[in-house]
Amino acid sequence: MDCTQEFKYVAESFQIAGEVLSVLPYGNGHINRTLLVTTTQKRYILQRINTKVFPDTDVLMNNIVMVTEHLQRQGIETLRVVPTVDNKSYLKGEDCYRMYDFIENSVTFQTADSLEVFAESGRAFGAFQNYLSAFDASKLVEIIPHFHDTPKRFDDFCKALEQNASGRAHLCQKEIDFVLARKDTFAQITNALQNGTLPLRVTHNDTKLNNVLLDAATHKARAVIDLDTIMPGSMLYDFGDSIRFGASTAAEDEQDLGKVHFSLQLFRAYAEGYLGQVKNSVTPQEALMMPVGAYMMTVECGMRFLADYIQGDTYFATKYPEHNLVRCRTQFKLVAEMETQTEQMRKIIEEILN
Ligand code: ADP
Ligand code: GN1
Ligand code: MG
Repeated sequence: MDCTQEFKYVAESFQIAGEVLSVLPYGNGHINRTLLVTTTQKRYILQRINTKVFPDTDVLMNNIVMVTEHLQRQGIETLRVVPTVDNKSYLKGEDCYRMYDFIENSVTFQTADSLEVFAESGRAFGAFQNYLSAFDASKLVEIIPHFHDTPKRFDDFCKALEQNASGRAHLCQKEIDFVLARKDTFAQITNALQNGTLPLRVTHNDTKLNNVLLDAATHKARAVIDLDTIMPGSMLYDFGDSIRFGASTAAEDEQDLGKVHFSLQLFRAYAEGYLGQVKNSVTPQEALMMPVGAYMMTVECGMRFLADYIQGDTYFATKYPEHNLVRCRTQFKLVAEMETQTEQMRKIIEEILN
């Protein structure tokens, strides 16, 4: 779909080089509307910020500007916010837009096509964790409070179920029962954070494989992107969310569940990459609970997809009516397999760290 006419004037509200040639949809994000702007001189990413998810756009952009400037000062490749013509970090209006330089000669993957690619993404997110550790957390505003608070996510799920706004609850009883059967497991990380057995850090919180750009030719990591949800959190969130998305043998929205498996080989590859970077800061309890992180992020995400399906697809972008249910099913298939392989995961982490 060519969006040039619709968005040309928006693109021209930013300090761009050259004349706009085209504006086209880009990428596979579920939250913001992402467009690729090509001018006579350069390419840019234009995003319509999802203001339902991020109502406080001033705070959102302030967080991003602070983090990207912190990284730039250390000489680390990161997103560069392109200012508007009146020198603001984003365009504020009925719709809100921001622009980034397009990071050229880079690729993102929707599935971990090779062990090496997944290990490299682990190195990227591990290194990113290290960069964030030098960042003063008190400067960041928690943009979505309770983002990975799984018991809170469960409460939200129960509310969605009670309201059943879409009238679809009867179509997913099996998946609802899957969640309910596990409700007593949801507080493991939040409890450990509360009682201090796990440290609170500054984390990315959305570490799926397509949120890291790799060099198109060498597949070496270039930049961690999608910086919307950087806020206080646990290392288990970042480790776990990467495993959820990338240690699967199929895409997040694969319809044929026969193709969806949790891969211990991929788990090991990622863990080697990630832990290789954070081995000096990871605590014994974090290391011990890494498999819990993988489980929790996967069950939580499946529960969020299911709640959105029951609510009538109001949060995640969907391409067809069953999309959120399909996504939920892949997550629960992974959860079920992870549950039988916790001990193997724990051993792998132990082997890597010893
Ligand atoms: P969402 O929050 O909706 O997931 P993202 O910020 O992750 O949006 O962007 C969606 C996709 O757009 C990414 O997965 C990536 O492929 C691409 N992308 C985003 N920013 C850039 C950039 N600066 N350079 C190149 N590609 C980008
Ligand atoms: C969303 O923005 P994106 O598409 O990278 C979501 C994550 C989910 C993920 C599931 C802000 O990530 O929390 O894990 O979809 N981001 C937000 O694929 O809710
Ligand atoms: Mg994204």
